[in-house]
Amino acid sequence: MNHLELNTLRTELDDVNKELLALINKRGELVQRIGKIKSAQGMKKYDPVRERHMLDLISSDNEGPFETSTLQHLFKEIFKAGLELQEDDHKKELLVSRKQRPEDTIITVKGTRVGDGNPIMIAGPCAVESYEQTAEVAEAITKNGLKILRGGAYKPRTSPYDFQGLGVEGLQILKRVADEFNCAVISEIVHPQDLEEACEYLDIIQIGARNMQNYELLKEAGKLNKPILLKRGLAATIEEFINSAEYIMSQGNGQIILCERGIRTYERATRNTLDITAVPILKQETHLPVFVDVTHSTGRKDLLLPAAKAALAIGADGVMAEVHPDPAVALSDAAQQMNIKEFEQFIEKLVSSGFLKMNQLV
Ligand code: PRE
Repeated sequence: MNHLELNTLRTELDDVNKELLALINKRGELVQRIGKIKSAQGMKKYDPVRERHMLDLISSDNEGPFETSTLQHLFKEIFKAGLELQEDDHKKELLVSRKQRPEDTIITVKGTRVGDGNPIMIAGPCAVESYEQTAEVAEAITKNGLKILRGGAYKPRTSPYDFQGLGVEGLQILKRVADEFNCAVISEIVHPQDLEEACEYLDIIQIGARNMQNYELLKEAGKLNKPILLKRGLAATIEEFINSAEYIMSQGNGQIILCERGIRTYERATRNTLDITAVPILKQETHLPVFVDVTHSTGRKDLLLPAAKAALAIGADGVMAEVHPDPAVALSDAAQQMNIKEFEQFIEKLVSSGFLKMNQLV
């Protein structure tokens, strides 16, 4: 008799579980719909006031046998799961999300494929100072198999009294050098109105860390048919970084390279703190190529090689570093740029330790 009753109660419990399951999922669907409205209105998903209100209702409606505190604990878990559902849906909706596009985005820059599984390196001076200086670096990097030269023409500097770059003249020098050495060139643009003109001279446009949340610049860059290298902001979370890339892609330009360049923390041993795990997170969350700027993240020449190895070992599609013929007299970033000999040793060590292939660059 007892055994029969146990079985009957268990069958009843199975039915209740089924109802609970259906109700929890029904709740999940409602939460998803609320999440969509919140996204469209730019509202925060987490709403502690609303949660408090629901917990109060649970308290006044509770007839037992469970303690109110026990039920509130269970419902807090249900709210948490709802919140995760809303956030997950939001991420899935992004164009840059890997959930939208499982395969890697590969960007071809003057014949060089970026993001195809063969890491590449971008190098060049912090700032374009003259034709001779830029050409000397271009000669060195192309001789060592690199195909993309970097060089700043518009330099957003911490102090307004520091060298601000050569502007259009710098872009013209880059173009001339690119033609002469048959390489591609990348440079930072800081003003939306300069983007179109810059496209005549550059193969990749860089949006720098300080402008990662300059949404007008991002939107204009999104209207171009030109690859964009977007650097992570000094204090930007990975989520903010991804949303900035979404600003570009939402305007139609899907050719985006993300670049981790270190974030500001309390640590002063390096210029910034290289957030190395941002690389695999960005690779998982988005379908875009991911680079690491070893110069700006570390700010230390002795850390360039280990940081580059770490970046490539953890899955970066490429590394960026600064090279200057005579760093001591460089107009910017004098302490952290490699000279040409140091650059050659750097490349040689990356190649000999298997982190970079020499000829895939050509
Ligand atoms: C919900 C989800 C997250 C919020 O923190 C509060 C409540 C919930 O699961 O109940 C739903 C919701 O987004 C809302 O009611 O605003």
